[in-house]
Amino acid sequence: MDGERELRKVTLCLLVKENKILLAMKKRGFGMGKWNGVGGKLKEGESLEDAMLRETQEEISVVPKDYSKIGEIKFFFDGKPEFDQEMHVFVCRDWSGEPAESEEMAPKWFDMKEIPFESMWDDDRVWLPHVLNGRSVDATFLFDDSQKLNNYHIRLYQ
Ligand code: 8OG
Repeated sequence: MDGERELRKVTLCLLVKENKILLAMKKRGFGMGKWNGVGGKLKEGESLEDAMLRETQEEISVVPKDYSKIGEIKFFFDGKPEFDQEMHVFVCRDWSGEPAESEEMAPKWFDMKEIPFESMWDDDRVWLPHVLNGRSVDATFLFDDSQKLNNYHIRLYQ
């Protein structure tokens, strides 16, 4: 045992324009029934950026053109280490194509003042407002064995 475990990596892409954010309703799998950005697990040998581009295209038919990585968020689940993961968050401000529904996700624009946090992951209300204010985040969230948010640590950057 070297004590350092590689966490599974996933991406998340948030489309923003003016005072709006695009969220998509997850129709199946992990996070079903929640509004979220788009993304998923990296394929073997894929870079973070390539995975983000592929997932955005697959899930909402959009090709990101102007984007940057603004966050790294780790999740740990008590008693369920197989759920632990590291999420790399991108904000995208320009893209080609119109967001369209797929088998996995149904996209919708929300006013940034009306984000449906009650139907999103618990941790999003902690970090997402900072990201929408232009900050970068580095955070760790701990969930208990019933998947309720238990504790967290967040660091913000300009
Ligand atoms: O490939 P899969 O459908 O399992 O990907 C899960 C997606 O959900 C991926 O984009 C990462 C994202 N995601 C989590 N946990 C959380 C979370 O706590 N908050 C947000 N906003 N997204 C999350 O896996």
